[in-house]
Amino acid sequence: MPSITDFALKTLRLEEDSPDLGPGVWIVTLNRPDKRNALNAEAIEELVTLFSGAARAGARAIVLAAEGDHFCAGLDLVEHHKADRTPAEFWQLCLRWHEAFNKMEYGGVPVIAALKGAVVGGGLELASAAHVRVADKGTYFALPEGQRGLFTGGGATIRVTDLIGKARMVDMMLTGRVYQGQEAVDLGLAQYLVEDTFAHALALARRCAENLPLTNFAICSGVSHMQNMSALDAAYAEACVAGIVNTQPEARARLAAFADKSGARIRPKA
Ligand code: 1HE
Repeated sequence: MPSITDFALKTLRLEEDSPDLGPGVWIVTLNRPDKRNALNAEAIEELVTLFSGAARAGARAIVLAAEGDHFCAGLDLVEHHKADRTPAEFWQLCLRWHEAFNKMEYGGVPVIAALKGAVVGGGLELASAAHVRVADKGTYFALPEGQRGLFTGGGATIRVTDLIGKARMVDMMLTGRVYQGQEAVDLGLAQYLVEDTFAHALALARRCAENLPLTNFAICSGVSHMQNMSALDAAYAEACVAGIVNTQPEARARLAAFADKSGARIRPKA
C-alpha cells in the first residue's frame, strides 16, 4: 500500500516524524496563501488522501495549520465560477468534501486546528471537523454563503449547528454575522483564545500524542458516532468501546502507577 508521503501534495504541506515535533505529531498546512487557502477540488482530494491514511501511517495527533494570514476562505469561488458546474457535479463535489471532513472527524487521530484570520464558509466547515479549535484575537468566523447566493455544502448544517445551535447558525447564514474573540469561544466556535495559535495547537497535539492511540481512536471517532445514535444505542456502544479500551494491556502500566501512587494526581489550576 502506498504511504502518505508517496503522494505529491500541491495544496497542502505535510511535516511528519520530525524530532522537533515529537513522535507521531504531524503538521498539515493549508498551502495556498495567495488564494487565502480557498479549497479547490484538488485540495479536497488531498485532504481525503491525507486523513484517510493518517492513522494507519502512524499519526498520533495532527495540527491543522495554514500558511499566510488567513486560515481558509472556504470554497474556491473562482474555480466554481469558471467550472460552471451542473447540480449533479456540485452534489458529487460536496460528497468529496464530506468524505474529507468525515475522515478528519471520524478518523481516530486528534486534529487540532490552529486558526487565524478568516475562518469562513467552507473554511469554518473544515475547522469544525477538527476536534479542537484554537483561535487568536484576529481570528473571525462567518458563513458568507447567503450573501454569495450559495448554501453550505461541507457539513456546516451539521457541525456548525452542533457547535453554536440552530438559531445562531441560521442567523450567521442569513445576515452574514461575524463572530470573533471571546464571544466566539463562549459560543463554542473555538475552545481556546491565545496569542500564538500554532504554538498552542502544537502543545495540545503533543499532549494528545502522549495518550494511548487506542484511547485517542475511541475519543476521536466514538464520541461523534455516539452522537449520531439514540441515547439507548449510544450507551450500548459506549459500553462496548469502553470494554475494549479500558482493558487494553497498554493501559496496565498507567493504572499500576495510579495504584502505587506514582501516577500524577489531578489538581485544580494554581
Ligand atoms: C479566493 C477566495 C475564495 C480569496 N475562492 N479565491 N468564501 C467567501 O465568500 C470568502 C471570500 N474571500 C474573502 O472574503 C476575502 O478574500 C478574505 C477575507 C478571505 C481575504 O481578504 P483579502 O483582502 O486578504 O484577499 P483578497 O484580495 O480578497 O483575495 C486575495 C486572493 O485570494 C484573490 O486572488 P487573486 O488571484 O486575484 O490575487 C482572491 O480571488 C483569492 N481568494 N478567497 C477563490 N473563496 C462546499 S460549499 C462551501 C461554500 C462556501 O465556502 S461559500 C464562502 C466562500
